[in-house]
Amino acid sequence: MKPSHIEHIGIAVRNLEDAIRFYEKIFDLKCYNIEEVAEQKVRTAFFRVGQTKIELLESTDPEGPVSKFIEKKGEGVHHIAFAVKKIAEQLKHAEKHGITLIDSSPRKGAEGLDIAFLHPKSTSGVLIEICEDKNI
Ligand code: CMX
Repeated sequence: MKPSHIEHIGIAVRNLEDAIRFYEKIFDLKCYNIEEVAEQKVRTAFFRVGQTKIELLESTDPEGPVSKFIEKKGEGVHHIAFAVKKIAEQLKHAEKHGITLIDSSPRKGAEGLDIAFLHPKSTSGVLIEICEDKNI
């Protein structure tokens, strides 16, 4: 699969409002969207940086993936999302090459994008998300 660009970088934070203030004050970026993704047990905040975005992630549930991540590793970079075309085909391609999929088929993520995650155990320790690139 060949990504067109990094769609976003996900950063796990304990407090969304504090982290938003940091990016707005220090980098003069504007948070353009705050959205709860109930299925993922997170509240997200987005900033545009060129063609890429920063996605801040605050857990809404102690059993959610972001809560467990922060408990284990602390706040920090949580995942990298690549924009790809034909996401369902890309998942099949990854699986054929022995990559463990978290999502065997695409599902809806923040901002209405079709997304899927690859397991960090198969990707040198980085949680990778692929997103359908609607601009191609
Ligand atoms: N990056 C790298 N490694 C990670 C990780 C991450 N973000 N999250 C978990 N891991 C590692 C853990 O450190 C652990 O490694 P060890 O076995 O060496 O200790 C291993 O993966 C298993 O972690 P765990 O805490 O036991 O958690 P689970 O197995 O229950 O879940 C994972 C791990 C990746 C499958 C789960 O977090 C997941 O499904 N993530 C995808 C969904 C997600 O993160 N959603 C939030 C964002 C939503 C959005 O952007 O909209």
